[in-house]
Amino acid sequence: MQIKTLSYLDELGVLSQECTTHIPDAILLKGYQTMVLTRHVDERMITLQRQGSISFALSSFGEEACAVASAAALSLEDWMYPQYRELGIMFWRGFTPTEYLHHMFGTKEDLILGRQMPNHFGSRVLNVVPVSSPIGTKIPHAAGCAYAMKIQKEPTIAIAYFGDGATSEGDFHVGLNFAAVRKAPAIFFCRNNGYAISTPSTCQFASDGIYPKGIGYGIQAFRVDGNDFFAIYETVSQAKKLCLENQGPILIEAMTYRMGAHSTSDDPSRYRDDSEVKAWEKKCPIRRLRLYLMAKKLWDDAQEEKLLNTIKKDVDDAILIAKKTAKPPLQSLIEDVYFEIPPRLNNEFQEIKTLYEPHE
Ligand SMILES: Cc1ncc(C[n+]2csc(CCOP(=O)(O)OP(=O)(O)O)c2C)c(N)n1
Repeated sequence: MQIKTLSYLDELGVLSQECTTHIPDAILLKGYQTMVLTRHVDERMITLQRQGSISFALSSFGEEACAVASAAALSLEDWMYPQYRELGIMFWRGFTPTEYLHHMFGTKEDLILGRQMPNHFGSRVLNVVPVSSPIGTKIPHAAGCAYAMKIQKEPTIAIAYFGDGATSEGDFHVGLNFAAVRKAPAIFFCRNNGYAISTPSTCQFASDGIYPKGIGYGIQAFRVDGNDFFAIYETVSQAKKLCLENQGPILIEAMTYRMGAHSTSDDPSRYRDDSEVKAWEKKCPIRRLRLYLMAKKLWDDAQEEKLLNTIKKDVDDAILIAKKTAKPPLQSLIEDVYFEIPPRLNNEFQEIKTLYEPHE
C-alpha cells in the first residue's frame, strides 16, 4: 500500500499546489507569530535549566507547526489532551509567557501549584487537560471525553496529541478501538518525529509508520507533512468536520523530526548523526511559513525585528516575575485531593514541615 503524504508548502515557502482550504491571512500571521514565540520560549527554557534556575525542560524545536496549525483549525470549545511538545497550543489559545513561566518555575501562581514537572502545562479555561508524564495515558481519556460530548450532542471534538513512541503503549490501542467502536468525535494526532528518546522509529514498529494502525482499527487516517502549516490546518479542519458528521474518529500521522534533544536530560549525539539533523533544518516549519508570508507581502524584515524584540522583552519580563514570585504554600502539597485530609497524610506532612526550609 502506497501511503500519500499531504504537503502544500515546499522548503522555499511556495505552495506546490493550491491549498483547497482557504486559510485567512490573519490565521497565517497569528500562526507564524505563535510558532516564533514558542521557539523562543523553548530556547530560553533550556538556558534557564542549564543555569540551574529550573529543573527540567523539553522543547518542540522543529515541531511547532503540529501544535499551532492544529490548534488554529479548532475552536476553544474543543478539548485538548497534549503530550508535552505542544506548548504552541497554549500560546495559540492565549496563555501568556508569564503564565507559562510561573508553571516552569513552579511558583504559587502556577495553575497546578508546582505539583507537576515543568512542561506539564494545562489550563481549565483554555480547555487543555494538563500533561501527565506516563506516555499514552491521555489517548483513552480523549476518546472518553469525545464519546461524552457525542452523548451530550455537543458540537465539539477532543484531540489527543502524542509521539510515535506512544503508539507502542497499550493505551493507544485501547483508546483507538474504543473511539472507533463508539464513533467518538476524537482526533488522534500523532507527531511521527522519528524517535522515542533514543529509540528510532525503525526499532519501534514493523508497520509503515502509524497510519496503518488507524486503518487496523477501522479509523480513517491521514498522513501529512508535519512541518507544513497549510497541510496540517487543512487536515485537522477536515478531521473535525468528519467527526461532527459522525464519521470519526480520525487518526492523523504528521511526519516531522525532533530537532532538539528529547529533554534537558538527553544527549542525542550519543545515538544520531548530526547530518540527519542538518537535513531537516531546511524543512523548518517556521522558515517555510515566513518565506511564504514575505513573498505574499504579508510580512517583512521590519515586522520580524519588531516581533523578535517584543517576544524577547515579554519573556525577559516573565522570567523576572517568576523568579520573584514565592513558591506555593507547603500545605498545598496535601490539598485538593481529599475532602478531609487523612490522618496518615497529615502525619507525613508534619514530618515534612520539620525538614522544610522556605525559599522565600
Ligand atoms: C508509560 C511510560 N513509559 C516510558 C516513559 C519514559 N518516556 C518519557 S518520554 C518517552 C518517549 C516518548 O516518545 P514519543 O511518544 O515518540 O514522543 P516524543 O518524545 O518523540 O515527542 C519515554 C519512553 C514514560 N514517561 N511513560
